[in-house]
Amino acid sequence: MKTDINEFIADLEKRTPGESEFHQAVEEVIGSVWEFYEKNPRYQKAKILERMVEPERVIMFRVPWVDDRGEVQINRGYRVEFNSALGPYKGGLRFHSSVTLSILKFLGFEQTFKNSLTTLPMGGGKGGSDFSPKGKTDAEIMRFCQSFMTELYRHIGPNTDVPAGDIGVGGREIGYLFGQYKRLKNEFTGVLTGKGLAWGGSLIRPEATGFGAVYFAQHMFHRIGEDIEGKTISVSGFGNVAWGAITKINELGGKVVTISGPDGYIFDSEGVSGDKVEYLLELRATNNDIVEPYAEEFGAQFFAGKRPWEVPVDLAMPCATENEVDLDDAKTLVKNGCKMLAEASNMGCTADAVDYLSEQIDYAPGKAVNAGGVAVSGLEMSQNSMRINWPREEVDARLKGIMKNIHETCVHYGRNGNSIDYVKGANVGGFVKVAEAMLAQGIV
Ligand code: 2IT
Repeated sequence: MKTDINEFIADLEKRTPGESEFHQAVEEVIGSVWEFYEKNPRYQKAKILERMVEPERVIMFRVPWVDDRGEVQINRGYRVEFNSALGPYKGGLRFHSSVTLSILKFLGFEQTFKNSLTTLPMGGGKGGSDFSPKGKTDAEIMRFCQSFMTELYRHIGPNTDVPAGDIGVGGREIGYLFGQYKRLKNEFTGVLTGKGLAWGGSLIRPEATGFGAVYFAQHMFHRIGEDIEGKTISVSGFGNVAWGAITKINELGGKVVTISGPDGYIFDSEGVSGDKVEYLLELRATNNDIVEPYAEEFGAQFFAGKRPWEVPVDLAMPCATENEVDLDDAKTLVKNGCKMLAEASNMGCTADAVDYLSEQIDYAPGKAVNAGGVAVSGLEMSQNSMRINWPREEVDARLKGIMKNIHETCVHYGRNGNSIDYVKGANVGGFVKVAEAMLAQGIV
């Protein structure tokens, strides 16, 4: 048993050199649960935390494929099977040029606690590749997906490990991956989630992360006697999560004034609503990863190379990627009157931004806010096991119930006088179930 947090982190850094995103994710969780851990000698004796930071299994593999010009391309594939205490490994696949082992370990680690918060029977895992779909043709994406699955298929299965989408992996990629899995195994099973509706997918899965995040934000507002209706909101990104969040915000009477891409951000004072929301899907389908065309299409303003956090809003919802809000961004948001930040991206804020925001305003971390995505993946697994499809209302009602419950868990474990420490609430709430399951299952 390490006697203090610093010793624990120093030891982790020594054993996992250079994995800065992973260290950041672990430090946040350890910071929240340490006090609790110290009070529970049975956790310490079983070295629960030491075991939690070690993935059960990491698979890394070569992904060779041939591009449209006939040139051979080599990417690296990964699956980090982090923790199976609560169920089969579950978590998305990310295809992006920034993908490294450190990124996937941070995501797999976070996923374990997020999945625990949903109360559904899912362990934690994450995978992906440094393959970038940007600028690739459909045929190239299919060949890449087939090559990727030709190795991955032997490690996954509906009772073992159930991947889904993440950045760069949507319905199209899940389709190609599923087709190749089925061909290799000769089995039609719920081995992936985010499938098409005609072949085992669940209604609301595409919208689930964004819808769930807005349901969570609505609970944050209700707790302080306010409502999303009439609020001005900044969103980053323009992908699946942003699209779902914007759709639900419009439905609830809020106004989204920003979206963003790697090229800069859009300020739309009229609000991103109506046809403009569906346009986001078109923009994404171009595979160019730029948001600027929105400005020309709808006469909005585009700010090249900047992030949307300089725009005054009531609520900020990062929906793009990790560390997209730094301390300066956080200070600007607060200075401009922002009273709430609900993180829909995974680890959207840097560690110092989290510390600052938690002291100044209501800040809720990704593992609580964005858990609706994986929750509906869990519901997709249930429907696949029963070989039935629930109607839209049923899935949405379950999603709402799960998000309400996660908010209550955060309030329960994070209460601090009149305010709520959502980081502590989410981390302790997620940790307890995983720790108890690990204790019960012995030293494995
Ligand atoms: O970060 C996430 O929770 C996801 N990318 C969704 C994972 C899933 O298995 O649906």
